[in-house]
Amino acid sequence: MKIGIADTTFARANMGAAAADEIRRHTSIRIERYTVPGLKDLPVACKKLIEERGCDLVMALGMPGGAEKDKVCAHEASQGLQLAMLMTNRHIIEVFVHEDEAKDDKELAWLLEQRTREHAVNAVKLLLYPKELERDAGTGQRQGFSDVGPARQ
Ligand code: RDL
Ligand code: RDL
Ligand code: RDL
Repeated sequence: MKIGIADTTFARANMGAAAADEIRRHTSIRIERYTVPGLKDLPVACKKLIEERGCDLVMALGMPGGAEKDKVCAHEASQGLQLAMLMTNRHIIEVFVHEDEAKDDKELAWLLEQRTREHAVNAVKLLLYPKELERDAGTGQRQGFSDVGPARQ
């Protein structure tokens, strides 16, 4: 089995390196890397990782900028990723960190790495240990900032 990692040069931290490092902490599965300029280049990179490089699951890592046009770009990329999933019948874990989610550069650097690492764990579980996700069903998990937990009556 293989996990693919597609990331961008646009992002302001090395999300691909963080994902690869986190995956290696949990499994010795093979990893394929593919770096593209920006978000909109991710869908075909992911599809090629699946179809041409034999990946069973791919992580798509990117950072939408803070401007309105960047959010449109992110939405378009996201739709492309959904289409790539349906065309290939493989999961693509979309890890987007919006630049304006963080209050300053320091928090942004932390969030880019933290969300990537938490979704890398999700990717490993989805592919290799799906029962572990089932155990967490309905528990208000988030990636990066704190989990919100289940709602209570
Ligand atoms: O195909 C080349 C580019 O068009 C592509 O890489 C875009 O995704 C680049 N890009 C934008 O053009 C833009 O307006 C990006 C963003 N915004 C963005 O917010 N984040 C990106 N790319 O990763
Ligand atoms: O592929 C990994 C994630 O991108 C994917 O699970 C998303 O659906 C997670 N997600 C968001 O990224 C988001 O911005 C969710 C929400 N919002 C949301 O409101 N509810 C969710 N997921 O279930
Ligand atoms: O309520 C605060 C956040 O949960 C909310 O703003 C989310 O939409 C933030 N978010 C994204 O914008 C996104 O693109 C999240 C993810 N992806 C994600 O994968 N996991 C999150 N939040 O917990």
